[in-house]
Amino acid sequence: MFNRAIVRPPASNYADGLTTVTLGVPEYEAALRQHAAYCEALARCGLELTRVEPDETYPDSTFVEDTAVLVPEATILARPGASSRAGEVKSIKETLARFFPQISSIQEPGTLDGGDVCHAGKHFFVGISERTNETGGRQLAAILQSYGYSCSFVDIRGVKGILHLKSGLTFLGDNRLVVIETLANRHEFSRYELVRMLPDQEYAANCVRVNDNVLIAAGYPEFERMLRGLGYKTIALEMSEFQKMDGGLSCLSLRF
Ligand code: CIR
Repeated sequence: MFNRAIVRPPASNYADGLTTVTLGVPEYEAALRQHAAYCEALARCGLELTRVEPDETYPDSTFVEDTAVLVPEATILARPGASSRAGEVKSIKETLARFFPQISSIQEPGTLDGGDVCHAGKHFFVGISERTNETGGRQLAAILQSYGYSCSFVDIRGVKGILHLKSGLTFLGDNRLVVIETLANRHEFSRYELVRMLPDQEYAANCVRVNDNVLIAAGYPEFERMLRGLGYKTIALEMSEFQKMDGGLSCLSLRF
């Protein structure tokens, strides 16, 4: 159950951020509209939002999820693997300090992006990626283990089309994972019920369970029907301007 979320609207130079996809340049006004609709959806799910001011020093800073890992017992600041994003953590730390008395951090030479961290009940899947290194993953695992969580690592280096683990993996609750086909046979996921995304539907694998709802990207009606068939309420959101910058639904908030 989540009560709050931290969000950060895109800055005016959002289009200068990092991307590996070739879907064109994002349109700023449209990104702002999509971000506002996302915030409205979180509010509809019952969350109180804290907005961090946009900052042009960091064009990728709307993707707040990458800056921290939150569990009820611990707040761990990430150490983003892209050097242009390292400074994003400071303002998020200041915001988190209003809610969490104790904050720990991933330390050099560890790197870790929150987008690589998939929270599945008492277990975490941690992606080892171009952004998150093994040292960062092990540091996070040690902190989480001290609070009773287990961790397994999923090496996604070389998996095409996903920047972070959660670009291709979502925990829905109910022992159920949404997973892209290329990750579906990993032994780490064998004890879960899998919702497998076909190759042309991969972007929709990044969805977010928020209390009674699942936020999903608009444009995937079959996936939406399937989730409804499984008993979930869904809210479909336009994400085109975030997809252009390698971003998905989970990246746009820190939920707690
Ligand atoms: C980046 O490359 O860091 C941003 N353009 C996208 C980050 C997306 N974050 C996420 O998937 N958690």
